[in-house]
Amino acid sequence: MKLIIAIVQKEDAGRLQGAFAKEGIRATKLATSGGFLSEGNTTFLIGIDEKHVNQVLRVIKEESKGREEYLNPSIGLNGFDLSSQPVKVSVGGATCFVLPVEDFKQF
Ligand code: 2BA
Repeated sequence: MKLIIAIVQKEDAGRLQGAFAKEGIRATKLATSGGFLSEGNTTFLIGIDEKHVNQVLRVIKEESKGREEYLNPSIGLNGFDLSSQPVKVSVGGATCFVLPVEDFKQF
């Protein structure tokens, strides 16, 4: 078994959740925020048989879109050298981690 951790933009989360349901993929949805932009995003935890990992990654790829966001310097992130103009940041469609699962139990 594998655990897929998928971080997606919140605008795509509802559609992705629907696609998971349609394909019978069980997932847990968490409200999260990015460490860099501090914008809300969504993290899905998906426990899945190894043979279905590519199917899940395909669904995530199909439903996640890259977007341009603007980082407002007035937010003042410590440690970053920001000009006075908003900084354009490309936020990817999805950031995915695929981890081995040592054990899976449900009681
Ligand atoms: P954020 O941390 O808010 O990052 C949003 C976008 O800002 C990133 O998009 C990237 O384009 C840019 N960015 C992040 N850190 C940066 C830095 N130190 N310098 C310059 N630009 C930076 P993505 O790479 O598509 O990431 C989207 C979201 O996925 C991230 O939101 C974060 O929540 C998560 N993420 C990305 N990589 C991760 C990682 N290695 N570990 C954990 N979470 C990650």
